[in-house]
Amino acid sequence: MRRQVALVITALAVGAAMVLNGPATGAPVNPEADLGTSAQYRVIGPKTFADRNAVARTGAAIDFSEHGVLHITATKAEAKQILALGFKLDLVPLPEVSTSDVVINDFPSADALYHNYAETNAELNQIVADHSNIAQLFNIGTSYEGRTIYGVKISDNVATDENEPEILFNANQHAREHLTAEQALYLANILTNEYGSTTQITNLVNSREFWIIPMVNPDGVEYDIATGSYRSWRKNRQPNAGSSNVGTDLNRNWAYQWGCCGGSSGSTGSETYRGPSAFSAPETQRIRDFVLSRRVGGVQQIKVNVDIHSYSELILWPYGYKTADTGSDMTADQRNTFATIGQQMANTNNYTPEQASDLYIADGVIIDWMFNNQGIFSYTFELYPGQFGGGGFYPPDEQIAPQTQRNRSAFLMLSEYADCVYRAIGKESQYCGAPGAPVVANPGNQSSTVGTAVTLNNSASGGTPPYTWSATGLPAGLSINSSTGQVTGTPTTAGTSNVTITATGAGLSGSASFTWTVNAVGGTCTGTNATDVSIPDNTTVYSNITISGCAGNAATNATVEVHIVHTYRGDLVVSLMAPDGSAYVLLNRSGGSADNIDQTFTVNVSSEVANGTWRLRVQDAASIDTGYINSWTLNLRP
Ligand code: CXA
Ligand code: CA
Ligand code: CA
Ligand code: CA
Ligand code: ZN
Ligand code: CA
Repeated sequence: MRRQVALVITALAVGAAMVLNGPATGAPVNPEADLGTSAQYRVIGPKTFADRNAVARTGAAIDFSEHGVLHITATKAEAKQILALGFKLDLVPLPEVSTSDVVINDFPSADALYHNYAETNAELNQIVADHSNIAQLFNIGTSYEGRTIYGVKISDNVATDENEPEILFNANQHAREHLTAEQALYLANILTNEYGSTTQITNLVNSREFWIIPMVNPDGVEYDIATGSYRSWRKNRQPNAGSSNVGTDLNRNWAYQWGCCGGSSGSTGSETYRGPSAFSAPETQRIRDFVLSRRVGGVQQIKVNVDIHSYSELILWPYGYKTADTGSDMTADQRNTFATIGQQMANTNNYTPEQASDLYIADGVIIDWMFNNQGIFSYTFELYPGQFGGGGFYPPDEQIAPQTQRNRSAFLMLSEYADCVYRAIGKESQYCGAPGAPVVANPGNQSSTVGTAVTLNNSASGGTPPYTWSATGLPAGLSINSSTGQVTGTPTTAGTSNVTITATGAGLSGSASFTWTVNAVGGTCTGTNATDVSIPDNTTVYSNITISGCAGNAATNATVEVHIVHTYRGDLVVSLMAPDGSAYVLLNRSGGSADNIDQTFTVNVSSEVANGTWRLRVQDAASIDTGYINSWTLNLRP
């Protein structure tokens, strides 16, 4: 990844001044000038004392004057003004190029696995190119020196702002903490690469929206690596008025309790310089504005945040500005939630979990603002190494893989909690509403007709999809699809049922109850024949009932009510005969010496077409005793 060492020359954008002076000026500048520091130029054109004064008034330092050519040291802004005066500029080539003049902007070759700014952006671009269905590039605007601060959003339906808990990971507020950008890239890579193959990741990507910003202080990062030797730079690269000291500590520039408590410095030269006012740094403004833009209908969508730092192997939670665990800005439940999740995460990576101020008081820190201002459960991770050894801010690149992978479980665990952090202390129902029971929409009472197919679509909301559906009391012939909740089928039997439809998600169920009336089709499905039919000895007799206008088939539970007067029923075989002649034996010479038959039989005749002539067949199979069919009633759909 390491680029060739080269003196990079970029053209100064001169706008209209360039047109006036023609291309002859060229005015290439050392990019260091572009980064806010000065470069040396020859100014061609000034002749008089007034000319020289005009140049000086731009703020440029006049180093010396020789044969009408001014030698100056000027910033980019000053150079622009000089061009606007109508003079030409030539960059003075640096006579001897020392290592500190050479812009490398990359890591030493031994650390080539680390990503500089361009490589970080290239990696993000590769991730979205490879996984465009779940990954989208975004940016939150530019740094002080104008570098775009990029991030990647990862979720299913990534182009849509879905109603899913959002999670923000940001890294590299502090320039020299290079392992932190690698940690963020690692996370973006596993979420995308393992989508569809690792169940936990698939479910998280489907149910969450991840925002990952690996390098929030790109100017500081590039400055730290610009020369080929690390500069141990921490702050951003914003100049300070009235001082040659550059930079603000971004993690002391946040507005909540900014500069309150001795946990930051008011001196520009300090490593923890808090800036002249809260949010004076463009980079903290960019993150703040992005976070504020994630409010929908006044509700902050980002539920958890990790601000990644190095080093010391710590998991820190708010507040940094004071030592008290709780107070008007932190309830005991909130503190316990932070501590419980912090401890659970630490169990996975063997870091030390503690309140940030247990380390030292720090005010104007990002986690304090995230929690106090936006209610976001915000942690700082301080990565490898621990207190001693391991390369401090600059662990060798061999450590990138093991040390980023080390936080896999902790980050996934926190992401799981994004739907309700209070689950960690068992107070989900108190703080996050009913614990996830689905609510089934009641379809209302249903009415349908025997023999006519029906479809009833059911829906549920809330709880934890996907739901498993079930039903009790459905009319005969109907069934429910366990994954869609749709009820389909053809009712076979008239009558009214009490139906309950249930959806279950993550072990919690919701139901809706209603009645379902199935009406017979037109005409009638019953009939009675009360005409006596005598039953002589050893003879077979019939009594007919004709059914018409009863569409479809008969039921599984048709009833046959039989009244036979006889002197010995043990002689008799009684059968129901369908219109097509099929016989269903109701009674076969049973009942012994009792005499009459007054009995209702239930018979499954669902394979028989209902309409037609049904017959009661009575066979007398023995001598001596006789009688008659008194009456019988057939109900094909009770
Ligand atoms: C820190 C982080 C958040 C709140 C309080 C303290 C530690 C962090 C810092 O000082 O900003 N340490 S670090 N990364 O070495 O600078
Ligand atoms: Ca590189
Ligand atoms: Ca989504
Ligand atoms: Ca959303
Ligand atoms: Zn840090
Ligand atoms: Ca008989």
